Amino acid sequence: MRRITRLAPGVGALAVVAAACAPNNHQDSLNPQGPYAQKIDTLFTPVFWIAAAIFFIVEGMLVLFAIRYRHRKGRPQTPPQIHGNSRLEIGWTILPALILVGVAIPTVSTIYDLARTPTGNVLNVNVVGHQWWWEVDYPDQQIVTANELHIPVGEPVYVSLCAAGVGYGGVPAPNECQPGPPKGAPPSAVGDDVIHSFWVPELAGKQDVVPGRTNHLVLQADRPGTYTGQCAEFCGLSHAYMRFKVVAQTREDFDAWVRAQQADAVAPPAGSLAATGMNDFLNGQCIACHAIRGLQVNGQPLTANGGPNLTHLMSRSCFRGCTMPITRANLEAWLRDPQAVEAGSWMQLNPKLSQDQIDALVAFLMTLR
Ligand SMILES: [Cu+2]
Repeated sequence: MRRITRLAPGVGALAVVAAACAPNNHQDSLNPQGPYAQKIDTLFTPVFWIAAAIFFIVEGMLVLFAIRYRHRKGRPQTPPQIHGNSRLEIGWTILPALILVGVAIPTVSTIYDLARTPTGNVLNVNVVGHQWWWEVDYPDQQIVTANELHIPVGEPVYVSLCAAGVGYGGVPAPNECQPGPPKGAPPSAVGDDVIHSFWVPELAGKQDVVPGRTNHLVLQADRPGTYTGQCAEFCGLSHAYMRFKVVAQTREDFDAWVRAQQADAVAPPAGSLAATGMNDFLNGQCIACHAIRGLQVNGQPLTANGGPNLTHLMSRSCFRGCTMPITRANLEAWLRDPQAVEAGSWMQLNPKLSQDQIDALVAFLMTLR
């Protein structure tokens, strides 16, 4: 029984490690799916094996010496003290230095290689980290969406990373985060000035998203597919829910997606429940934060202020940082009490919505295809 209790923590730890290896979780940095992730893997593999060899040689000698020269009866308490073997000392100083230089050369060159701004057929995307979701903005295509980054396969994507908060001035200019009003001014976008980290393990390395500065990352997918990413820097209460998806498509599929996203939202037929919902949307609290392309209030287009752009909401598969499928039930739960669905949510409903308003709003949101 005692042996079992002693083994339990080890078995538990092994189970946790094994769970991380579950197939199809698409968060595998050892499974590169594009040239940028491949470069990192190409560097990682030899460095890993060099480190593994050194580990086993050093630890092996430690164990060997501990056993071989352990204290035994009949031997003197203090072993003979030997000083100074110049050859050995020079050898074990130079050899590690050479190994480090051998590791440093490809490492530094890969760092510079990955940091280079891509040229040619490049897709520019600005990604803004909010608490706790990702805004995805295509400056050249004039599209703003959330939590799903669509990219064409075989083309480098130059991602400019900004953090929402007091020091952030709204939608970023191409490849550059727009500086916001100084500290102390009212927030221009909902979310505190916190650091996030943008990470799609199968497509690229990890890059911090830092308030007040623009960081860049290049990613590229070789094959169509969906690649999962997540915020990799603790950023507040619902950090665990801050995921996203990269949807890699053929050029034709990507172009079709762009055209669909560029279209205005279609107003629901007059007299329908959805039309009532649209009316509630335009005359209620929603427009304080959310925009829908094509809708106007007093002749002015809506501008997003901290909340996701909802123009083609139903073309996405997920919300709440891409951890909840967009379904009628989930949208209802969200509108009923956002804080119950996402701890610390910035979506404040005051007053709370009535069941009739929720029904109408959900009917309207579900027309946004
Ligand atoms: Cu986070």
